[in-house]
Amino acid sequence: MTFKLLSKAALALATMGLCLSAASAAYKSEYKLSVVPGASSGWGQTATFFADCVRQKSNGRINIKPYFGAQLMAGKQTSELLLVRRGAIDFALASTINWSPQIKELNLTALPFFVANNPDRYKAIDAIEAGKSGKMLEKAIEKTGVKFLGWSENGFRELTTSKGPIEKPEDMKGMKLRVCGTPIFIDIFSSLGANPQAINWSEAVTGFQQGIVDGQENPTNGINVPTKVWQWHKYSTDWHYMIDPLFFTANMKVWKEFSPEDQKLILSCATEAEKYGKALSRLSNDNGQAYEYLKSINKLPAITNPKEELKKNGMTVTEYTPEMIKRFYEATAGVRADWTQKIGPNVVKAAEEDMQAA
Ligand code: X2X
Repeated sequence: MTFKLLSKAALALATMGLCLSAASAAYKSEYKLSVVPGASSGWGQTATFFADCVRQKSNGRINIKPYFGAQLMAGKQTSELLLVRRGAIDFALASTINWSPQIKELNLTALPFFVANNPDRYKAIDAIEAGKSGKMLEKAIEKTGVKFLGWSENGFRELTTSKGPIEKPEDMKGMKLRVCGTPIFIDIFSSLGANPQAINWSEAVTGFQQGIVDGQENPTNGINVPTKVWQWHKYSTDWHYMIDPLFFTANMKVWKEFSPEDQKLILSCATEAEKYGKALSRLSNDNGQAYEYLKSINKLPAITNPKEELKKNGMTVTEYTPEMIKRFYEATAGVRADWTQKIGPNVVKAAEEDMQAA
């Protein structure tokens, strides 16, 4: 009797063991997470936060490894979507900017002076992401066959230049500015009289060192301070002309191979990483909430006022007034009209309603 019971128990244990090993055998030993800029960028730190969260919550069963510097696509940042779709990349913390050449709707937040033209620009972007227009963007992403996991933020993009200051569109005349290879950027900077140059981020920094361009645009907290942009540029134009939301995404086949519990676990880490990533992007640009949040989770970065850091390093920061914005707003009216048609007037209208309701 005892023997029978024992052997039954042994059989049950053996079966459980088999099941467990079958389940874990289905998981890869490493999942590749693609990130365009470097590890020290806000974007890079958010990717690391997410990967650490998943590893900790799964007790090491799910190992996501961030690959920085666009290395999974040999620097070609606008190829990321294609590689996630094919499964060469398992996860990406992607930017709307790098996927918008293929997904037209993602140009929404790059419409010049659209989101920031609201009294509270962070409230406006949160309203879009949580609202009808956000759902339209998620749907457009998933229509390409990849899984959308949640938002994060690179930030509002500010212009840094070696010549300046830039107070009106005429000050940008003929200026050679590095932009990424996404068509709406060429249109925006051409409409302002500048001379935009499409260069991948992986090559941009060498370009700045060699002085092949007069400037570039990226968020202060997330990119300009971590790359120490003052080495090349003396002026920062704080015009918040567009925002660069990030989003977590996964190859659909990879996603479906996770158990429902593990899918929940990964989604919960995306939610935590969104809070963290947005706080890094908003630190010292909001009413102090970002600071309090980062402090509460014990993750305050060494530099808590990135804009001051630019000034400390000799940069002139031009904070835009509503009158200055108005001139740029008018100069880019044609770009907004043209791109509203390309994005879809229904998406733009939904975003306007989302922002108004906030
Ligand atoms: O290329 C850029 O400027 C960057 C790093 O911000 C993006 O990938 C959109």
